[in-house]
Amino acid sequence: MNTKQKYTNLIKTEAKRLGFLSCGISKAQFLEEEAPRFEKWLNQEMHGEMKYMENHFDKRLDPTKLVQDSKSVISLLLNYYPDQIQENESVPKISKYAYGTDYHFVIKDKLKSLLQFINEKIGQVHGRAFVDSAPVLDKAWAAKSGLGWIGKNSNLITKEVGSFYFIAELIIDLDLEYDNPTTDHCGTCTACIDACPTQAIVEPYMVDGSKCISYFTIELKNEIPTSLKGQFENWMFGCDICQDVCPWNRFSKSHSEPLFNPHPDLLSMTKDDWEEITQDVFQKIFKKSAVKRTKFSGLKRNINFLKEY
Ligand code: B12
Ligand code: SF4
Ligand code: SF4
Repeated sequence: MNTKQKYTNLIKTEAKRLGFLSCGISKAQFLEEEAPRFEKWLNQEMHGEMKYMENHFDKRLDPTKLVQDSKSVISLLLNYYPDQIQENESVPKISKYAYGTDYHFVIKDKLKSLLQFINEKIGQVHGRAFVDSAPVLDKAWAAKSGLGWIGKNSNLITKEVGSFYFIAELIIDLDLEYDNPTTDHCGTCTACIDACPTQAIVEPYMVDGSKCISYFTIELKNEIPTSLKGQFENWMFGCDICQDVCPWNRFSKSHSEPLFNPHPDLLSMTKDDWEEITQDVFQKIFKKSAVKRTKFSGLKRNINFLKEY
């Protein structure tokens, strides 16, 4: 085994020990295939009010512009599929990813530990940790590294565990062994496209972000357009429909991260409890949750939107 293989194995074994589902590595270079698709997505205003998607265009497509002298993009998946979900269909629903502690905190800590491990075991390596918020095309890197394929609903999917996991990266200035992409297993299926209530999957593999329930309930700052009334199928924060209907998610397995467990009251709250939620209850239930992104006023707006048919 040469040194590169040895380092690669060390990193992948430590990633597993830290609780990541899987780890794949790609050479840090310009994302040639994604560049025209991303440009088209922006030009067609599919980012709506998410103006941050227009920033750092070059850096988003080229990690060597983001992290000086970088050689490798290490992609990591962290499972968030819960063992219990909100069962009652009449209750306003929260995406499964937001049940527990905000994933940004949980993943950042794990990434820091992995970088520290690399510095201890391999030597002085310069790198940066990324999870979601930075200008990095998370799914494109994970797909390139063979961790899954990008499905027609535009999420990264694996045959083993479906798609209910987060994606994060370490971008470092160390040469490693690189993985190859896997194959697409969507086949003739169109379940996600057919099930999307707002027709946000405008063509296979292309989601118009500005039409997605997740966008309206989390990202949009203003009022939700009244023309969408009756279409949200009770989703008050995010939307899991195009993943819930995906046949590959029959293979989802429950996570083992205690921090992702919901506040004990969350799953038992009734429709009335949600409609009457106060700022105090919001603070208690969503203490460190990603739901805070929409703030109390945003969640109230969403709940009222579902109510007012
Ligand atoms: C902006 C954003 C959103 C927006 C826009 C969604 C979108 N699809 O872009 C909104 C708010 C709507 C959103 C919603 C959700 N999001 Co989001 N989001 C992001 C963010 C910050 C950027 C995504 C991005 O770059 N979009 C730009 C467009 C151009 O990219 P794209 O859709 O991936 O398009 C590519 C493919 O479609 C592909 N493509 C296009 N045509 C073709 C054709 C073929 C043949 C192929 C193979 C590929 C292909 O090329 C495009 C360019 O690379 C990422 C985090 C990050 N930094 O990457 C998280 C991220 C994508 N979101 C995530 C999640 C979990 C969600 C939700 C499930 C949350 C929820 N339950 O509500 C939904 C899912 C909605 C959906 N079906 O996409 C996860 C996805 C994890 C996974 N397993 O894939 C990410 C990676 C966050 C993370 N770090 O874990 N999100
Ligand atoms: S998350 Fe919901 S609204 Fe968005 S594309 Fe998927 S099914 Fe459609
Ligand atoms: S529902 Fe079907 S088409 Fe959509 S992502 Fe899953 S396998 Fe692919």
